Amino acid sequence: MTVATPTFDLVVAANRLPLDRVVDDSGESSWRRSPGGLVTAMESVMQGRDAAWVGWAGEPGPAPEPFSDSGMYLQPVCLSPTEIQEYYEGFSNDTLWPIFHDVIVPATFHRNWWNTYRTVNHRFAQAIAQTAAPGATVWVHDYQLQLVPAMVRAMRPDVRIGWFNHIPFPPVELFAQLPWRRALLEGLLGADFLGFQRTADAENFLRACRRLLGMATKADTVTFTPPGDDPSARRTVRASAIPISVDFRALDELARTPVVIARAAQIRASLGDPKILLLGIDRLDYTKGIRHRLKAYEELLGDKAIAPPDVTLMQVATPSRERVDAYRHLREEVERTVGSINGEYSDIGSPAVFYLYQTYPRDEMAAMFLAADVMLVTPLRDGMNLIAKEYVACRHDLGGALVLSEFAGAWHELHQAFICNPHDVEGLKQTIMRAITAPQDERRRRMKALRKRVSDHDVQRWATRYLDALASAPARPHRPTRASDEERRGAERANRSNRRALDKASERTGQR
Ligand code: GDG
Repeated sequence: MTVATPTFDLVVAANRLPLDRVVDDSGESSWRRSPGGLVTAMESVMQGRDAAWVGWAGEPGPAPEPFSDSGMYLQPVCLSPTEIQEYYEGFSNDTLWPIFHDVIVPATFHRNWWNTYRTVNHRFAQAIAQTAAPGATVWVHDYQLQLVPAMVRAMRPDVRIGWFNHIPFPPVELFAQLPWRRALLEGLLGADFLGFQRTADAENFLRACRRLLGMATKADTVTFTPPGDDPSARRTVRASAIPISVDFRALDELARTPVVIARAAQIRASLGDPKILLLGIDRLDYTKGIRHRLKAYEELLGDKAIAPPDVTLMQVATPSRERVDAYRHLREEVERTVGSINGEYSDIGSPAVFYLYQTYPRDEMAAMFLAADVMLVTPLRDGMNLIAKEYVACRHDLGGALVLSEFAGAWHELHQAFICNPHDVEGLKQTIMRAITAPQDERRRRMKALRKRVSDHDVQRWATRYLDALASAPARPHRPTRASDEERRGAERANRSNRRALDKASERTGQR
């Protein structure tokens, strides 16, 4: 007897599950919280909802059996070693990621990566279609799954589909470089609602629809006629900004616990009790501006504007995408620079840079935030940057100062930070010095305003706003939310033929 897959009214799909399966040396497997901004944000949103999460479990090979964790149903999707290379490391992180981040490093185009991207997106769409209850809400996340909305729509016309882009959406001039630009846009247009971090991202998307697909846009909507379809199948898709945030209250509470406060003091003491502790915490990614930050810091040391042990920098670089060349090179470059700064400016017992290539538990991160006098968030391009908001949420003491790049989505909300352009090294140096020397009153005033903003616009509010926007999106007026039996049978037949068509299409492209 086969056990039917349970279905859910809310299905979230993201490249990664919130938990990774890790296998230790003795072959024992266990589950560990997976890293990254998306999981951090969605974790608190999923709590207490009867929902399923579809995603990859982080290990190559067959998918583990579905299971439940903290009331959430986890539906793993398998990826073979080749698919990890071509869909994830290749197309997602070496083609799309650079194009969507201002081509800070050049993008790589390979047709076989694209074919694998389609195959994997189709697999995700099938898993979603199996897990979604009739009339369910499906919330797809991020650039790895841009074809999923249209694929799910073809399989399950009864569900409501949203997509949220955690990274920037590029200007059309950059997006247009992608040989698969049309298919990507059409994939996204299968959704009812598309959410972006900034208004500029939503506008870039709408402009791409106008310029590359010749579609009509009006305010924040685009009218879409599916390819080969009749005009009566026209749909209106809404695209607008709903900036992501953090769980303010949970972080605030965590940072108020005596153990975190004591650990913050301990961190400062073990760094030699500097007068000013500068802090950077980033995934080791070329978008995060770590090299520019180190350059500015090195020059400030060279200018004798600052010196250890009075001023010191702690840089945490969280390991990321270690098998992609650009990330390997970045790590080498960052570590060479840290070595050279320390060689020149450290003294016995007082290093100029404390560099940590590691991942830390959340309470340790909170203690670091609480210990730092100046937080350096200097990305060259970043969808939002949750670190900036997490720092603010932890500073219940109104201490600390945030240096923030105008190229982070967070800049659009956190105007009271010390704003910098990381490409302008001279300007960055001045901003860091302003943050270091600002009178305590001014720092407190700024921090208070920043905290109010993040507390009023926390991650719970983000999720509510997103789901409300999705529920009231203008699209799909053609079908009732819950189909009649007859309609459902018809839809199922259509689904089967759609699946066959999609399977055949995937096979054809796979053979090319
Ligand atoms: C994408 C977009 C957007 C980092 N190191 C550790 C750790 N982290 C957590 C942080 C934070 C998250 O990872 C990183 O957030 P970012 O915003 O910097 O994000 P990306 O991973 O680049 O994510 C980004 C985000 O999506 C959300 O939409 O803001 O622009 O690129 O939450 O705390 N957490 C723990 N240990 C670490 O060592 N526990």
